[in-house]
Amino acid sequence: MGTSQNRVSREQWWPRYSGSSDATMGRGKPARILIVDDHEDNIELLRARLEARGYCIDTAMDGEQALARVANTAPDLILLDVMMPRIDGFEVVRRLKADKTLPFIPIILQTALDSTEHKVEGLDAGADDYITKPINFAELEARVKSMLRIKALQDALEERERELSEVNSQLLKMAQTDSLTELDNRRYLEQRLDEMFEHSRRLREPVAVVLCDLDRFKSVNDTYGHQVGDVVLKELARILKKEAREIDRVGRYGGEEFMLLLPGTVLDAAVTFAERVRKAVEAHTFSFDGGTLQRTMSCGVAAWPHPRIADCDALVKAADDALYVAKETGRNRVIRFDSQAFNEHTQGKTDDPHAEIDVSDRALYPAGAGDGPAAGEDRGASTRA
Ligand code: GH3
Ligand code: MG
Ligand code: MG
Repeated sequence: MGTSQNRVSREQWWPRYSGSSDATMGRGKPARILIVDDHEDNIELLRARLEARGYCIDTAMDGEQALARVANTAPDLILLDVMMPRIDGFEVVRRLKADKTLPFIPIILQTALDSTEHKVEGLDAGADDYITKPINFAELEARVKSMLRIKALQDALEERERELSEVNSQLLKMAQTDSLTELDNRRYLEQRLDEMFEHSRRLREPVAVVLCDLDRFKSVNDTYGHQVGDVVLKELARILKKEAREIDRVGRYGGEEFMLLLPGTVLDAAVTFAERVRKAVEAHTFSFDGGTLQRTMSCGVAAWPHPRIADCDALVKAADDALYVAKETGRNRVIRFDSQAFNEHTQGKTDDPHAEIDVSDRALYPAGAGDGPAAGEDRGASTRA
C-alpha cells in the first residue's frame, strides 16, 4: 500500500507560523514594514506601536519616496496612506503591483475615507487589504499578521518554483548530455541535426556532418582496462570540442564514435576540418594514471546540398558510409562521401549502381531555383578558416 512515506509533507516546505505575536513570521528576522503617510504624527504613532511588537520599520512621507524605498529594498509589507500629494496611494499600488521584478509585497491601504468607493478603487488597484482611519491598533495588528502569513506562503511558493525550475533545467541538460564526455548525446545531436538541416534547406545554406571513430579502440580497453578507455574518450571529446567552432555541435554518437555538425560548411571545408582534427588526434599523447598512449582516428565526411543526399537521414548515412570506407581502406584517414576513393571502394556496392553523380553547381542549385550562389562566388569562403 502506498503510504504517506513517499509524500512530501506540507510542513517540509510550507513555512511554519506560530500565530503568536512573533514579528519574524518564522523567518528568524523581524518583518520589515514600510509606513507611508504624509503626516508625520501618523507615522510616529504607527511606528511606535509596531516597533513595540518587534517589527522593523521604515518610513516614507509621500508616494515618490515610497517607490524609491521599495526600489532600494523591498519591504515585507506596506502600510500605505491613500491621500497624499502628487502620487497618491492608489497610484503607488498600481505601480508596485505592475513591477514584475518585485516579490509579492502585501499592501494595506489606510484611508480616512470610509467609503465603499475608495475601498473598491484601492482593491481594484491591487491593494491586498485596507484599514480605515482612525486606526484601531488591534485590528491593524491582526491584518498585518494575516498579510505576513500570506506573504510567507507566497515566498515559499516562489522559492519552490525557483527550485523546481532549476531542477527542470538540470534534468533537461542531463537528458541532452552524454555523462562520460559531457558532449551532446545521440538523441540531442539528431534533434539538432534535424533543426540544422531544415534551417539550411530554408536558407539554401550548406551543412556538413563529420563522423569520427577511434581506430582499434577495443585494444585500449583490452590492454589497459576500461577505465583508461574512458580517459581516452574524455580526452578525445576535449580535442574535438577545442577544434570545433562555437556554432558547431559536437556529440557522442555511440561508444567510440563521435559526430560533428557543421552549419554553413561545404564539403571541401568540412574535409579540411576533419583532416585537422584527425592530425590533432594522431599527434596527441593520451596520458593516464601510469602511462601514455597514442591513437589514430578515422573520419567520414558528407555535406548537403548534394544530388544523392535528399534528407537528414541520407546525410548521416553518407557520412557513415564514408567512415566505413575510411576503416576499410586502412584507417587513420578522412574519406569524403562521393570522392574518387569513396566511389572506387563502393563501386558495385551502392543501392543504386546506375546513379550518375553530378556535383556541378547546376545539379546543386537547379536553374530557376534562384538562390544559388552568384557566378564567381566562393561558396567555401564563408565557412571556415
Ligand atoms: P575500429 O578501428 O574498427 O573502429 O576498431 P575498434 O576496436 O575501435 O572498434 P570495435 O567496434 O571493435 O570496438 C569498440 C570498442 O569501444 C568496444 C567497446 O568496449 C568500446 N567502448 C564503447 N563504449 C565505451 C566506453 O564508454 N568506455 C570504454 N572504455 N570503452 C567503450
Ligand atoms: Mg494623507
Ligand atoms: Mg573504433
